[in-house]
Amino acid sequence: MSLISSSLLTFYPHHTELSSSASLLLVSSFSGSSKPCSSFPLLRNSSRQIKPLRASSETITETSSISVDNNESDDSTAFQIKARNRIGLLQVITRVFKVLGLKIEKAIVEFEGEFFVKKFFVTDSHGRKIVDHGSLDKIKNALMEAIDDGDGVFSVSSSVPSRGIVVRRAGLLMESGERRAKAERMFGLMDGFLKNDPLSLQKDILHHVEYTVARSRFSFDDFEAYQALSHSVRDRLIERWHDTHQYFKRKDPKRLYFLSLEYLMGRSLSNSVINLGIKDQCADALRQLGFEFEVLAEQEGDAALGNGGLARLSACQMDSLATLDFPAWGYGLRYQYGLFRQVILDGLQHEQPDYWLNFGNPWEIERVHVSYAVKFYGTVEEETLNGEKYKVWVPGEMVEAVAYDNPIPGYGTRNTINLRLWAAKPSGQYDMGKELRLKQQYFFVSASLQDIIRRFKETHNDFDNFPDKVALQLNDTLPSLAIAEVMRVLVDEERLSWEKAWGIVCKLFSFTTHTAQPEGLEKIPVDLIGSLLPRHLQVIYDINFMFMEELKRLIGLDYSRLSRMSIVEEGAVKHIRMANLSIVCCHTVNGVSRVHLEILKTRVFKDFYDLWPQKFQYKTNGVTQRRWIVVSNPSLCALISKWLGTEAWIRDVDLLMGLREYATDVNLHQEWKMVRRVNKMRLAEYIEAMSGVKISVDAMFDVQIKRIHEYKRQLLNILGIIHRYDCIKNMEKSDRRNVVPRVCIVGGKAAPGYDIAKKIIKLCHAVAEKINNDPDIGDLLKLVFIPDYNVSVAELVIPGSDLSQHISTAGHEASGTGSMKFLMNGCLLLATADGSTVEIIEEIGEDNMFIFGAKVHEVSALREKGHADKVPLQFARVVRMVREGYFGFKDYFQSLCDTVEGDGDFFLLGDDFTSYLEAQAAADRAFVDQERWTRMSILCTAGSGRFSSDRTMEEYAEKTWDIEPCKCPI
Ligand code: NBG
Repeated sequence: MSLISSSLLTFYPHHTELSSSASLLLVSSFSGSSKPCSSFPLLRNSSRQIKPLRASSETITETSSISVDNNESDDSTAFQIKARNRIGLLQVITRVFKVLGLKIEKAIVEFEGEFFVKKFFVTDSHGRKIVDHGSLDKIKNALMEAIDDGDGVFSVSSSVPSRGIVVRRAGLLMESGERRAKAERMFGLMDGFLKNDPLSLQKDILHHVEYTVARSRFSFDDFEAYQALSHSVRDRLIERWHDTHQYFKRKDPKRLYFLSLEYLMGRSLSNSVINLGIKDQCADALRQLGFEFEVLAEQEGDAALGNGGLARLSACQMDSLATLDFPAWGYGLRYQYGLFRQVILDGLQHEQPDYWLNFGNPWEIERVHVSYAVKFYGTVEEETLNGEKYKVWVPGEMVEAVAYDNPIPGYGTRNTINLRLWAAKPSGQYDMGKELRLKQQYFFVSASLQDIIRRFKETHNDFDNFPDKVALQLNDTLPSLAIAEVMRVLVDEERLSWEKAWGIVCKLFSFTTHTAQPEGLEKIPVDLIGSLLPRHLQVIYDINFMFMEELKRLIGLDYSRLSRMSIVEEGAVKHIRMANLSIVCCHTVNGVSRVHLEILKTRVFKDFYDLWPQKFQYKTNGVTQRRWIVVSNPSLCALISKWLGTEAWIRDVDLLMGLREYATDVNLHQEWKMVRRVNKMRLAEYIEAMSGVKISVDAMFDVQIKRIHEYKRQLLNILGIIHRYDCIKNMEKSDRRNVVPRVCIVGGKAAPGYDIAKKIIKLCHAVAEKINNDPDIGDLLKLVFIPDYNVSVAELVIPGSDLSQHISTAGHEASGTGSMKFLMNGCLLLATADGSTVEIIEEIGEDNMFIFGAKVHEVSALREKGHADKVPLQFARVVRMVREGYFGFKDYFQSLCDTVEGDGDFFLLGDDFTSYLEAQAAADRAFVDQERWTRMSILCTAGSGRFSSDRTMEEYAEKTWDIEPCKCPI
């Protein structure tokens, strides 16, 4: 794996053990069951329009009930509990049974809207039914106390479950009489949507201040106001999310399940209110209460459940899937700690844990009743049933996965989809955070597939239909154990023949790779899989055997090629090649840009491409304009809408092209420059507050923010800055007047074990120290490192940038998505023709960008030639300045210099240095002519439509997943 993706996420130190409830059969009907109570919320929705609004709350308790039945099961007592749902209720109930020394043999939990109907089959400590009336009463009383959350009255029915309102089946609602009247009363109590006028919002906010945050409405601070506002927004998200899922359930379209181990969601508040269309109302409501929306939005921490490009792309794609009304679900992991926080001390990166959940997370809903046991270790045994032999995995350990749901609202639609993240249920036996990446992967895969298969089986009983109803997308190879898991479940548990299961699996999965380097491909030691997942290893071996036999038939006994293509890599330590497994089993393999696909076809997966060319496609990445313009650059958003005369571009981004017509309009220029200047001022204030460095907004803000990696060549940038500094120092004073002032801004995290990347950060600080304190230089050049780069920092920096750098060695960046965000915001690009930049050039035109450096097809020849003899003098000079200690830390920087000198210069910094400086000089010249610069800036935004994740998702839907929009009616 590359250093970036292998930087083991410090996430996830969950304490878990196989608790007694791990063996429970927990059934949720929230998301699409045809099980009993399906008509419950539908009725509520349809009656919403006509019924009067909310009644008082005291009758609500009439809906709770406990009943006991000893006839339902031969060997256990059934307790049926119906109550209003609340977080942790299920845990409370199971705890009561446990404390009373009772054992839950089975539990069926159904959930609709705000109500639970739970049936627990319980035995006493001797494993027998509970028949004694006194004991039964005691249990009921204890349950009653635990469940009663303060509403006051609580009705307990006698031993037949007909008392209380026990609505479990659609048919029951059709019955006349008392039961129906009560059901209708419940619907009547909540038959309208929450209102979004400022007064209603204010009431809701204060309600949450008092009852959720538990503060007095006369005394709460910004953070508490943020919490109360978020809960008010969440209530509105939940309404739409219920309706969306009910609608999906009713329509039963083919669904996409997006399986990704990483999501960089950033903050949710602003994005949610914008997508819900209630930002202005919220701002008005808050103003009257004495709060500023922007200030409250700043209270939120980032949800950083991932590393870099892949993870942020997943978040953008979720936004597009919701907005485009696709019936999609995201699955991921709810890591206990997010990506480390980067703290810089003396220019050195230190990693601190990101306790992102410490202050609560209002954007998630804990689904205690959606939980699955995940198995690990153990042995595989053989069983014979009806003369047929079956493999049975006898696990050595089980961990319980609990769902946390995160509603993802679409923009301009009612559709709100779900991102379901799994957490290990805590209990003190061991720490999932210290567990292997493989264990995390399987935990994720197993829980997600149990959930997906359970949902499918609620409405279908034939797996032949599975690929017609389900598309499984693997976001890189990290979730690719899902392939072996589906085979295992279909063959061992569902008892399908291997051939039939294989036929299904081949139609289910698609896979996207996010790396351009063969070294970046994931491999897992066979011994490790064999120990943690013994049955999966057998399945993988069987798949490989089958594949190898077929391959021999197709290509003959070309052993070298056979061994390259094998899923199993032989050697001192045997490995499973997860990419090979994915290619063999997926119907489609996607690259993330056109150049990336070329690299896959000709280098990384050449053998496979030659065999199955039809499997290989590309879908150029995109980013969501909702987050990257509407949320992060509201003034540009307003300006665009004003000039286009519509806000429709927020959903239909190609409309941005309409700006081309005004690219030379002096009035637009005026307004465009004003917006950009205000954004630069905002960024300058942030930089001063964070680093103490004062910067001039007249200078060109030149930005490189992304993960620190040698191939991304932050070092090239810093060496270029040293060169600029050196030139200014050696210039006649009178000539300095002609220098275009620059503020160079660098930000990004280095993987904790990536030494060279950390040295690059240190060098950036050392150079900044020298330049920023040199009185000769003044405002002509400043260098600032922005620490702890994350989504929120990007939202601030990108709108305030004039120039941004995307300067990877050609052939190394699979796509790159940062460039697209800058482009949308009218920031010019200084870039190599790598990844998606090649397609950006086609849209924007090379004249409106600063392109330099070797092209993809030139790189290998340059490497072969070697470079020792032809390094440009300017390059040798700046490297020497570092080597000789001009910026201090002489010894520390030697190994860094070695990476770019002599034959060490794998990433071709020396080769590209001259053209890099030329591109920088061209940028200076363009900046001096502000009219030209502004025209280029407008054309960048105008041409950015193709790089929206809306387009990417539409392409995937049509060409890979075969899914259609399923729009929930308003
Ligand atoms: C990154 C690539 C980028 C690409 C994103 C999204 C990972 C592992 N890979 O070039 O380096 O833009 O994925 O596809 O984050």
